[in-house]
Amino acid sequence: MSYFASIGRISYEGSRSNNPLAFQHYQAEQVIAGKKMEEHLRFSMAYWHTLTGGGSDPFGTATAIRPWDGYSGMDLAKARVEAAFELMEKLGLRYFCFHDRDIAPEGETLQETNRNLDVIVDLMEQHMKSTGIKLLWNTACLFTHPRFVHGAGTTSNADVYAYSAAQLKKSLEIGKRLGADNYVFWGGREGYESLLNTDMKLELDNLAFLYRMAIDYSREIGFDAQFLIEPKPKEPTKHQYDFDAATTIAFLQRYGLEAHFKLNLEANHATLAGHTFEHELRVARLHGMLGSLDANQGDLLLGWDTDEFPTDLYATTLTMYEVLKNGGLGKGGINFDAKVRRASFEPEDLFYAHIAGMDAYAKGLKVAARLIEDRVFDEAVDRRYASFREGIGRDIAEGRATLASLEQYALENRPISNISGRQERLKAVLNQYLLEADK
Ligand code: XLS
Ligand code: NI
Ligand code: NI
Repeated sequence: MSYFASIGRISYEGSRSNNPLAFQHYQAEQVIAGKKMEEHLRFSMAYWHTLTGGGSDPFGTATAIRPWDGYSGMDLAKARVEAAFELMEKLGLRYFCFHDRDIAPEGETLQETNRNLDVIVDLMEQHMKSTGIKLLWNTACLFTHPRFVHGAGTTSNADVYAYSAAQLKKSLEIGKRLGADNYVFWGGREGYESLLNTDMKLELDNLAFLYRMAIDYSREIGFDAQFLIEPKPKEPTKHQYDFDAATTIAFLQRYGLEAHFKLNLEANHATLAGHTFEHELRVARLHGMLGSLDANQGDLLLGWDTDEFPTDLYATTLTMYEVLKNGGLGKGGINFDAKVRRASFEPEDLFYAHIAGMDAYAKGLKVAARLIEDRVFDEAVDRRYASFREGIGRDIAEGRATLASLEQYALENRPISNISGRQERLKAVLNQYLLEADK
């Protein structure tokens, strides 16, 4: 049975192709900076947006037309698995990600829910074996069901905390079973609405303890995935505890958990926090904690997580610049945590959207590699900080200076001359690299 019978395998046709069902830039086998494109990019499909999402918004119901619409219950869950693997194979996506509740419906009891999961995980395992497609990461959905109204790891209700722990335990077992490369914690409702009724200290302590128990249990069952925390500043709660990369790193350090985690950074979460995506990557990279990416983009005119497919070439280029400077993403990858717009409701739109995103990242990778090879920004940075490589600057950089030695230097009153930052020139050079014919 085929769910997308009218669509064949998407192949690379180059930037002059007018075929909407072809890649213009993504060529899996092409070697860039010593590595195949597919190894740099490790593209992944997000199950929740592509298989489960229907396009509903606060003002309207679902609009999406999907080839699996006729099914319900466990039959629907099974049909989605088959459709997912067909779509990934056709697009050349070698990884996927899911929440436990995306893949199988909740039953009346936790036992029944877990049995539903086991059936679907069996089916997924078969498809993974026959296609070679791998699980980039899985996670537990600890935010949709009404029981999580006050949070999960940061709930005010110990029974909910226990339920969350049980759900997390099962998810770690699924990750182990399917050989997930990473395991993600996104704090869906781990935040607060009002300090008037919130014990922030207890909530943070409990959240850290949940992470601690997850580390211990993973060790016990031999699950060696990289743990990732995905920061987000707001939505659904007013203030999410894992606000951004810097806040999350400080939290992990405060609780002595930093050796066990890296970050899964999402573009739209960065902009919601008032940062660029590349800022978040740079902060994580400096701390050795750049783990994986949720690729999407927000709409800067809208203040919420719109999760659009990424098409902004400046952003993909500067993102891939950070990734290359990091020496790659290791076990991480580029997961399209992105959804087609509500009005893009036809099944083909799922293909157009992924092609657009994959091409935008492929082009970004190619441009970033050339910027690095030509040392364009490296040279600008070297020039700008040259004063710290000799004389008094070197004393500062190497920690030999004291306030007294610096005062003595300043009292000598030599003329201070600054040099231009040349920002506009650098942006023009970036444009030049982006616009240059495909190399
Ligand atoms: C929501 C998050 C979520 C995580 C996985 O904003 O992006 O989808 O990626 O729980
Ligand atoms: Ni995400
Ligand atoms: Ni998001």
